[in-house]
Amino acid sequence: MASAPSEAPPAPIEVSAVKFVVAGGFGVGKTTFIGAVSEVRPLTTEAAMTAVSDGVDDTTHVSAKTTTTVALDFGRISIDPTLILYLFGTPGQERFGFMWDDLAVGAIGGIALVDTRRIDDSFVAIDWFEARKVPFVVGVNTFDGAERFAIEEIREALGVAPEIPVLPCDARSKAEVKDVLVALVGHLAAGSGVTLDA
Ligand SMILES: Nc1nc2c(ncn2[C@@H]2O[C@H](COP(=O)(O)OP(=O)(O)OP(=O)(O)O)[C@@H](O)[C@H]2O)c(=O)[nH]1
Ligand SMILES: [Mg+2]
Repeated sequence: MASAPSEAPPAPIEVSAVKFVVAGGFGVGKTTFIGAVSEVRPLTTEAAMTAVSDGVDDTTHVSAKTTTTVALDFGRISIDPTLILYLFGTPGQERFGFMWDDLAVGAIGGIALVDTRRIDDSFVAIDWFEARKVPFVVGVNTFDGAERFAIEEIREALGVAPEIPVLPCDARSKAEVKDVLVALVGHLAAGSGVTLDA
């Protein structure tokens, strides 16, 4: 008896991975940002803040903060079965700054998170992305009670180029974090000359 022709095994799905880095000053909301959007429970390396940070980290505006990221945050989003987005968050305390370069290896884009109450703390992340030529967008984390500024005022204060998107966002909101990521993808596409469908 003739046996049915055996079906060819399905072709393996090729999965591409894309890496984005979320950088910013101490307590600006990086861990919160990644946690809001990650589909897996984000890996974080939070440690209790100790007396070592007294007088070093400005906790005036994040007085409820009891932990800080000491190595990295890691989150994952599947865009579709063939494309996975990995988000890496930097530690915010200056004394862990030596880890930032390692975290950036292979990153194709970044998010500089800023807090308008501490604009001076934003320059480290912005300069870092610029120096490494990693395209980035700016997310302005809108903390409760912080004075609201027009985006153009913030752009001017930060000195970022007009083509770099600057977006307000609440790092606790999945939808708003997604908007920032979509803006980054659009910015990357614009930089490479690709036009994305709406
Ligand atoms: N109101 C408000 N609070 C926020 C927002 N984003 C973060 N927070 C709070 O701000 C505090 C600091 O947030 P984290 O996500 O730990 O900040 P971080 O940048 O990861 O901090 P480090 O890793 O220590 O630099 C936490 O208590 C958050 O709940 C926001 O958009 N609005
Ligand atoms: Mg953190």
